[in-house]
Amino acid sequence: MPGGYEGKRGVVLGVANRRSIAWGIAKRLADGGAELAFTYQGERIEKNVRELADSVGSRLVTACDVRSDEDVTRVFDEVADRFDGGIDFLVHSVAFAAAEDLEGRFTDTPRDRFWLALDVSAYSLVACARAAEPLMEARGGGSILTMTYLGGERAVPHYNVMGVAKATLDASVRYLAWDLGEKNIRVNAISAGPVRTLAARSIAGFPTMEAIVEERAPLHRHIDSDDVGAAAAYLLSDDARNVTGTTLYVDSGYHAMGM
Ligand code: NAD
Ligand code: 0WE
Repeated sequence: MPGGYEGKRGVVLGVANRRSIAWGIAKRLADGGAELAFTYQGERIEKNVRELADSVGSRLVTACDVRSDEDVTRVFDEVADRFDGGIDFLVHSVAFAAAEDLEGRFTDTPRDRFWLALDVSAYSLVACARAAEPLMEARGGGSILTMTYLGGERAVPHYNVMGVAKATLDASVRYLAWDLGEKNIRVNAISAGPVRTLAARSIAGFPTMEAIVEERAPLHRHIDSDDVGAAAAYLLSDDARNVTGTTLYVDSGYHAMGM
């Protein structure tokens, strides 16, 4: 057992099923002794998330559509009730763009779906950080972690509006890190290589992307959500007490290459 999370509590947003990156992170934290609250979006996945949450002894599972300020406020009120007014960490592992905008040309993204992608995938971190701030302050500090992708820094064919959303998310990490630093709240991102999750499986050309990683990444292999869990366990722990505003790449070194 990894350990190190006894007495720590936190919230995990973005578990949909056992393949979710958020689940890879949650498992690792729970193994270390953390107490977790989970949120899910929509009744369709509620049962799934409740079963997973039960398996790690979670006592709070609640709905949260991150587009709704009321949902976000209610969730952190419930969390404060359940966890005596304090949390140590927040895992944000949420993104969405309309499927039709992850194919074809970025140029054709309509206004409403551009804002939808930025709302769910970037603004939601700001809303959650604001709601989590008093709960972390009550514990003398905290650690916030979000999930990003290289497509926010470089043009990855078909990632399109999600790339623009990730660029916004990455900048938000830095500005949140500055604001919240004085409260000893750290804010970081993990940039993961392609992982076959629900969100990824429906993407045409995913096998091609995996083949490209195998060929070009220094380590010539894929990563999985357990790899992300291990990196998350570090960033959310006191070992990373002086690490904030940064991105940790869990991508077999792919980002380091120029060809
Ligand atoms: P996933 O489908 O398991 O997780 C995405 C989650 O976002 C789901 O739980 C879904 O319910 C949630 N979500 C979508 N819209 C929401 C809304 N309006 N309100 C609340 N929740 C909402 O897929 P995943 O691959 O685990 O994605 C998690 C994060 O990891 C995302 O930020 C994604 O961009 C990022 N990421 C994924 C990969 C990859 O290859 N899978 C690589 C790098 C980064
Ligand atoms: O961030 C992601 C995927 C996020 C995502 C996935 C979907 C699929 C289902 C957001 N919205 C949706 N909407 C849906 O309707 N990744 C990093 C994985 C990913 O997605 C790609 C990639 C990679 C990598 C899309 C195109 C090209 C590469």
